[in-house]
Amino acid sequence: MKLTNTSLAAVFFLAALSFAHFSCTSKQPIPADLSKVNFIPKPVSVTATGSSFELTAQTGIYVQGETEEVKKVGQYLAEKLKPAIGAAPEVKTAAEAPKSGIYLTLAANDPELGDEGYNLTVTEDLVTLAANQPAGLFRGVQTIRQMLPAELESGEKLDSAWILASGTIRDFPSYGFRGSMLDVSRHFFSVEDVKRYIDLLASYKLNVLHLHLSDDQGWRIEIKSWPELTKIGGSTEVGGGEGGFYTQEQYADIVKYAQDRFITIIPEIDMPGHTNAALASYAELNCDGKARELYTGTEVGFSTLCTDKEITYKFIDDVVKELAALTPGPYIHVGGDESHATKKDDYIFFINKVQDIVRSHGKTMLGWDETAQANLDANSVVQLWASPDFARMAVSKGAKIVMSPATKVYLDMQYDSTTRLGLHWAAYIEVDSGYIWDPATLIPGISKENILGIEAPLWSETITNMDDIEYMVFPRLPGIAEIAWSPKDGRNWEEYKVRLGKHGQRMDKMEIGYYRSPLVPWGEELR
Ligand code: TNX
Repeated sequence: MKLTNTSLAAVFFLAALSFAHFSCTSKQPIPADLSKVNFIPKPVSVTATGSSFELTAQTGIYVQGETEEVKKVGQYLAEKLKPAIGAAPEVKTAAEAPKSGIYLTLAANDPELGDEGYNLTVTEDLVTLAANQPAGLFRGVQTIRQMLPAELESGEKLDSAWILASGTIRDFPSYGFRGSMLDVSRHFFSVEDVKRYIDLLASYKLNVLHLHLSDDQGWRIEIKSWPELTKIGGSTEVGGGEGGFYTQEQYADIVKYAQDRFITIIPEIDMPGHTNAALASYAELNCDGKARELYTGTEVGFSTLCTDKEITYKFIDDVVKELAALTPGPYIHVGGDESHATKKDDYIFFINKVQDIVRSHGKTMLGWDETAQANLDANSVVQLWASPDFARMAVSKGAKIVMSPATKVYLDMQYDSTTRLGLHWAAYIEVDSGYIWDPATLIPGISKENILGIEAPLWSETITNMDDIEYMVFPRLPGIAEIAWSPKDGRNWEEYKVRLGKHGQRMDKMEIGYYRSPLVPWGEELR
C-alpha cells in the first residue's frame, strides 16, 4: 500500500500519541509494602499487594454525592496533602469511582463497619475510601496520613516520591467512646490550645474531648444568667495566675471545631464538691450565706454546694440549661467526685435531683464513680476512676461505664519519680504500663458489654502550658487510642513499642514535645 503524505503524517501523529500515552502510563510503580506501615491505632486488618499509588500535583480528590459533610472530609484531606504535593488537590463531586485519583464514598454497604469504620483500597491508579458515615471517612483519612512519610506533617519536600503502599485495610473501632479529658480549671488553656489538643486527638482516631470546666480553683465557662461565675470565679487558677474563661461564643467555636473532626465535646460542671470558685462568686450558694475566698491551692474535698437550699437547684438548672444549649452531644458531666464535705444522704439526694435536671434539658448524666450511689437512670453513665465497687454498683443499676482507671490512664501521673511534672498518688505510669492492660478484664465484674468506652484524663494542677500538656500526654495517649480502637487479640507491647518508636519522627514533625521514654526504641521510619 502506498502511503500519501497526509496519511503518513497521521500515522506518525498516532504513533507519537501512543508513545506519549505509553510513556506516561508505563512509569513503573514503586514497590511498597503496606504490611510494613506503622499504624497507631493498629487497623483490624491490612492486606498488602506490593505496589503503590503515587501522589502528584495532578491527583484529584473525588467525593461521591452532594453531602456537605463528605465534601468537608475531602477538603480536610486536601489540606493535609497540600504541603506534600505543593498545592491542595481539587475536590470534585463524582457520581461514580473515577479512573484515577482519591475517591471518598459513603457506599460502603458494610454494616459491620458501624459509624466510624472504613474500607480503604489502594491500587496503582486509585485510592478508594469507603464508609457508612462521614465519621468513618474522617477516621480513614487519619490512616492515609500515617501511610505517607512523616514529612507530610511538616510540609517538607521529599527526595523520593509521595507514595501510598497498595492493598486493602478494613477497620472499625472496638469501643464507640474513645476520649481524653482536659482540666482547664486548675490551669486555664486558651481556645488555640484546646483546638490543637482536638487536632492531636483526631490524629489518633479519638472521638471525645471532655472539658473539666469548673473546680475549686476556677470557673471557665460563661453563664449569662450567673455572670459573677466567670467574673470572680474565673479570675484565678492554681498558683494565683490570672485564670480565664471561654465566652459562650468561644465555647461554641470549640464545639464546632471538634464537630468538624467528628469529636464530641462533653462539658463538666463538677458538683456538689469541687465548687469553691462558684461559692466564691455567689454568697447565696453557701449554707451560711457567706461567699468563700478564691482558692489557688491544690487540696481537694473541702467545698460543697448547699444541698438543701432551693437556690442551689435553680442555679444548677440555669447552668445546665445554658450548657445544654451549647452541647450537640448527648452528655452533661456533673462531676460528683470527692465530695468529702457533703454528707452521704445529702450527696445521694443531690445527685438524684441533678440527674432530673440534666434529663429535663434533654441530656444524659455522666458522673465520676461516686455517682453510682444515686438512683441512676438506666441510660446514665458512670466514669470509673478509683472505685471498682462503685463501678459494679453502677452496672448493677444498668448503667454503662467509661473506663478511666487512674493507675492506667491518668495522664497527670508521672512516668517515673524523676518526671518534672505531674503527681503520683495513683501510680507512676511508664509508657509500657499505660499500654499493657485491657479495659474488659481489668475490673472483676466489669466486662466489655458494660463498657461504653475509655477516657484518659489530664488533670492540670502541675500543667501550665501546651508544652506541659504534650509532654504528659505523649506518647501515652496513642497507646490508649490503640486500646480503645484496635482488637484486643493483636495487642502486644513488644510489637507496639517498635511501632511507637517509629512514630517518634512523626510526632517530631507534628512538633509534639513528647517524653522520649527509654523503654521505646525511637528510630527513623524506614520505607
Ligand atoms: C483526683 S479523679 C481528682 C481530681 C484531681 C486528680 C489529680 C477525680 C475524679 N478527682 O480532682 O485533679 O485526682 O490526679
